[in-house]
Amino acid sequence: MRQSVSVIIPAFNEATTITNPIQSALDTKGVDQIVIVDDGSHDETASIVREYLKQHPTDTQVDFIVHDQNKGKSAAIQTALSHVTGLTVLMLDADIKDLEPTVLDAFINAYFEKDARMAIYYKYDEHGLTEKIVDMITGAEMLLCGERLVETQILRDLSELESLGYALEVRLNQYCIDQQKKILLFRGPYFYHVIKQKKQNYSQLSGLWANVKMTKQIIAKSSIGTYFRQKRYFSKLLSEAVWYKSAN
Ligand SMILES: Nc1nc2c(ncn2[C@@H]2O[C@H](COP(=O)(O)OP(=O)(O)OP(=O)(O)O)[C@@H](O)[C@H]2O)c(=O)[nH]1
Ligand SMILES: [Mg+2]
Repeated sequence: MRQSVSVIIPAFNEATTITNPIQSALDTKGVDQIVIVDDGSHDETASIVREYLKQHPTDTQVDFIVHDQNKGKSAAIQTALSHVTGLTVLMLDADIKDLEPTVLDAFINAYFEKDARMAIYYKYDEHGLTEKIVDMITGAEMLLCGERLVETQILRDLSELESLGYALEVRLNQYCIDQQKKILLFRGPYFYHVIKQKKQNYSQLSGLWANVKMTKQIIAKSSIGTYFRQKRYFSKLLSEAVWYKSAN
C-alpha cells in the first residue's frame, strides 16, 4: 500500500548543487513533504535555499531548518526527523545533479510495489573504469548510497542516530538485516554527484583525506567484517533488484 513520503535533504556547504535535489523532489509526483537541513554551512547554502523557495512557490509542504553549527550528516537527519510527517523517508544528498523526477517516481513505486522497508538506489552505469573496479571490490555504491527510501520508524528506532555521521548507511543496512526488514535494490540510471575532491572547500589532497576520514568513521562504528558480510548479503539481493525502464 502506498504511504506518504517525506524527502530529507541534509546539506553542508552545498551552495553550488543544493537546488538540484530540491527541484527533483518538487517535480516528483509521490512526494508529500520536503525537509531541508542546512548543517551549519559556511557558504551561501542557506540564502540560496531561501531564495529558491521564494522563487518556486509550491503546494508541497517544505520545511527548512538551519543548524547554528555543523553537526554531521546523521545529526542533520535526526533534526529533520522531528519535522517529518511521512511514514516513509526518501533521503537525497545535496551534492547530486540530474536525478530525474520520472526515475524518482519509479524508485518510489518500486519500493511500495515490492513492499520493501528500505530501498537503495544502485546506479547501473557507474562512469569510469576506476569507479567500476573500486565498486566491484568494495560494493560501496550499493552499500553506502545516500539516495534511499526507508520506513520512517526505522530511522526513529536507530540508536545513536545523531552521532553516526557517515556510518548512517551501514547502520541502516545492519538494522534491516538484523530485524529482517525487506531491502530492495533499485537499479537506476547514472546521475552525477560531486565527489569531495571537486567540492569548493576541498583541494585534491584534502578531498582524498576527507574520504580517508569518512572510511575510518564508517569502520569505527561497525567493522570491516560487518561491512563485507553486508556486501555478501546485498550481492544475493541483486538477483531480485528492480531495474528502471525508461518510457522511451
Ligand atoms: N561532509 C559533510 N556532509 C554533510 C555534513 N552534514 C550534512 N552533510 C550532507 O550529507 C550528504 C553526504 O555527504 P558527503 O560528504 O557528500 O558524503 P558522501 O556522499 O557519502 O561522499 P562522496 O562520495 O564524497 O560524495 C551531503 O548532502 C552533505 O551536504 C557534514 O558535516 N559533513
Ligand atoms: Mg556526496
